[in-house]
Amino acid sequence: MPEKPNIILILCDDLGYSQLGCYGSEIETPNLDSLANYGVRFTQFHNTAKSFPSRACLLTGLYAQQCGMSENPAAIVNSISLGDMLRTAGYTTLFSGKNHSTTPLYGFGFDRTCEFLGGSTNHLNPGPQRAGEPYPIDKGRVGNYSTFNFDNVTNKAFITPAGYYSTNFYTDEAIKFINNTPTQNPFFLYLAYQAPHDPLQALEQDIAKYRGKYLAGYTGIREARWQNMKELGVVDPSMTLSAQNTANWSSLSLDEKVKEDARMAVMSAMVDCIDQNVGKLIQVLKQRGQLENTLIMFASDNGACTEGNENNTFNVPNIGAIGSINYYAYPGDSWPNVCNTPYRYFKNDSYEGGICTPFIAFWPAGMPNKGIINNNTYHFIDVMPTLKEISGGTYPTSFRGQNIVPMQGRSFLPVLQNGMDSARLKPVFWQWANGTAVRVGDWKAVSLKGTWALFNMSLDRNETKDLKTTNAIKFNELKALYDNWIATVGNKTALNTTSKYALKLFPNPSKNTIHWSHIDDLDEVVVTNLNGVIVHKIKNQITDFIDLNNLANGMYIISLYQNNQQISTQKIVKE
Ligand SMILES: [Ca+2]
Repeated sequence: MPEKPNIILILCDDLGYSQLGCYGSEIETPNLDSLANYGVRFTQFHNTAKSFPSRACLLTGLYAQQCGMSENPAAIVNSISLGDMLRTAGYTTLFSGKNHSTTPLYGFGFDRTCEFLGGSTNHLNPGPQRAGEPYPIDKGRVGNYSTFNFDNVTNKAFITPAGYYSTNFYTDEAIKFINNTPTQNPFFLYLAYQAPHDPLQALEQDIAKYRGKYLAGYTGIREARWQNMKELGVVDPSMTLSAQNTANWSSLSLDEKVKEDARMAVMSAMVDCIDQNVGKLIQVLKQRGQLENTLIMFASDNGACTEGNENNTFNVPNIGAIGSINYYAYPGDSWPNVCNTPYRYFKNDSYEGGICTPFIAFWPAGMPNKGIINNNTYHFIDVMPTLKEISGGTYPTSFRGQNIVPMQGRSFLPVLQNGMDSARLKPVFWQWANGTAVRVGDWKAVSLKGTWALFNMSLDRNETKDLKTTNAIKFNELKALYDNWIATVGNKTALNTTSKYALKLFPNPSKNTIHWSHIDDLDEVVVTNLNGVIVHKIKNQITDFIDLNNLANGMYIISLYQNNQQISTQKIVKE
């Protein structure tokens, strides 16, 4: 093995399986394609279907249920980070991008950080309004601005210059960190973009490359991707494409078609910009003479996303054009199915559309085989053992006064070194929101909102032929493994067969309203005061907000119910 490589781990946000050129997309990603052509593409690499659990899992090598990150963005516990481990091997450790926990990475194994702690924010301006520009729209900020940390300095109001764009900014900060690292020191950079997560916003010159391209409609783009994927070998060509799950393009009005085209053009521009920034990183490595002995990995934290309602009330009215600083656009209900081609379902689900990520690994000095494709099952828990094996770092049993849970994954270094690997013996598990799943060999048992199915993934990667009844023995075997695992990791609420959500509240103090997500799955919303008295109740005709104007100031508890079971609860304060 060559001397310790530099390591760059690039994570993007809500990017579906077919969103890169080297995975079949029409989006121009020449830099990522070149990494894939000289490296390895994995076709069954998995995340957790949601941002913060995926990020925790990737960072720690543990399931999110084992490190305090399976319910809400919280403190990461009973774990060390990739940064902690790589420090023991002499690495300088750098982080730039979206963290999405309450644990700043500056105190969690990283020497230099530029970190956005939240889940999403305006890509063009996460801080105060700039002179001559509209107020930046957002859903999360409540009269405040998104919090950024630069090393140990917290910026509540992050002042950004005109022309700011999240993807460019995170990369530029990362490049400064790299250039301040002596070339004889191996470095680890974790670069975590917030693109292409909503709000869909991009730079005009990037949007212009794609505007009009998506008037071809959902079917045309999806089937073109499917053909490309078969030619590239990133899907099994013997499988059939799953049923399309989009609106009927021909039933849309011209105005709706133009809006849908804009939505997808902006999302593609966001992905294109990520690729341009990967190109900037490659240039930096070339200038330092380090491209050959740098391991670059690329992944997404979950599949494409159908969440969001543009009629919600944001901090300012949703006006302007899709893609601009004052319009909060979501991917909508149809394009995510195209982005997840050929798989079914979405972010928050344990079907492959939610959990299967494109995953590229590139390391010229360490990989004798170029352009290979690996079809075995991997998961974010596998990155920690892989980097430990490559770096010679140590993984402790206790650290920072806490017991550290043992690593859960297995190294994929054999794929890099030999182009092949052995069968995976241990089961892999998922549990988040709508979904739960367990995978053993070719078999996957998966539930969606409590309804289980069984699939043979070697014959049916699209999860279209449910074998739960015809092979009840196999199903029961897998289900028992899952039940045992979830009981072991101690996530009690997940034992319910109903779905469970982390309640996301989007308060609008100017109007005294509070919005929430997942409206389709709720049948009752109850607001009680601290004495348990119900002060507000919504049943049957569920709205996606409550109006607090008629309530006295004070603390309330808001609870969401599904099938008569409380699935989420949170305290709110009316001031
Ligand atoms: Ca995400």
